[in-house]
Amino acid sequence: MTEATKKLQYTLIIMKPDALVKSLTGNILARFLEARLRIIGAKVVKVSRELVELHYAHLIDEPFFDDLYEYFSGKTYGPDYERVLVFVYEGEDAISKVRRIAGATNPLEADPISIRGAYGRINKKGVMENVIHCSDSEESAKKEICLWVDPDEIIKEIYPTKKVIKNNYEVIEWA
Ligand code: IDP
Ligand code: MG
Repeated sequence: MTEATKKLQYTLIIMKPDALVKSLTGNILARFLEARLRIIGAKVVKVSRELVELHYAHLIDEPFFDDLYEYFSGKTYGPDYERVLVFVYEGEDAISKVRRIAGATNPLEADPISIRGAYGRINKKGVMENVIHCSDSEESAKKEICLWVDPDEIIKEIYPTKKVIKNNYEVIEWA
C-alpha cells in the first residue's frame, strides 16, 4: 500500500484471561511494537456477563456461548484471573496490522509465529482460547471502543461525544 492510501485507524485490543495466566502481557506488547502504533488508552476490566453478551452479540446463539463466557470472563481460571487488559491503539492501517500479528481465530490454523498460533489452544470444552481480541473492521472497532472505553479514558476525542448530566454532574459520553 502506498503512503497516500494508508489510513489512520483505531482498534481495540483485549488481552484475554489466558494471556494473563500465561504471563504474556509484556510479550504481547512487544509484538505490537513492530506495527509502529500508539497506545491511546489502557485499563484493567473485570468482565460481566452483560459485557460479554454485548461484545460477542454475533455469537450469542452459538452452542459454545456459555463456555465462551466462562473463558472470556476468566472464570475458567479462578478469581485471580477474572480480568482482562484493554488497549486502544491508533496508527496507519492499525486494524489489519494488528490482525496479522494476532493470527487467525482458530489457534490450530493460525500462523505458528502469530500470537494466537504461538500461544493459543482449544480447551477441553472446545473453546478457542486465543489469547487476544482485536477489532476486525473500522465499524466493529468503533462499536467495541465505545462499549469498552469512556471518552475520558482515552487521550483523544476519536468519535463524536455529547455532554449529559448525571447525579448533578456533567459527564461526557459517546454521542
Ligand atoms: P475473532 O476473535 O477472530 O474476531 P470471532 O468469530 O469474532 O473471532 O469469535 C470471537 C471468539 O469466540 C474467538 O476469538 C474465540 O475465542 C471464540 N470462538 C469463535 N468461534 C468459535 C468456535 O467455533 N468454537 C469455539 N470458540 C470459538
Ligand atoms: Mg470478532
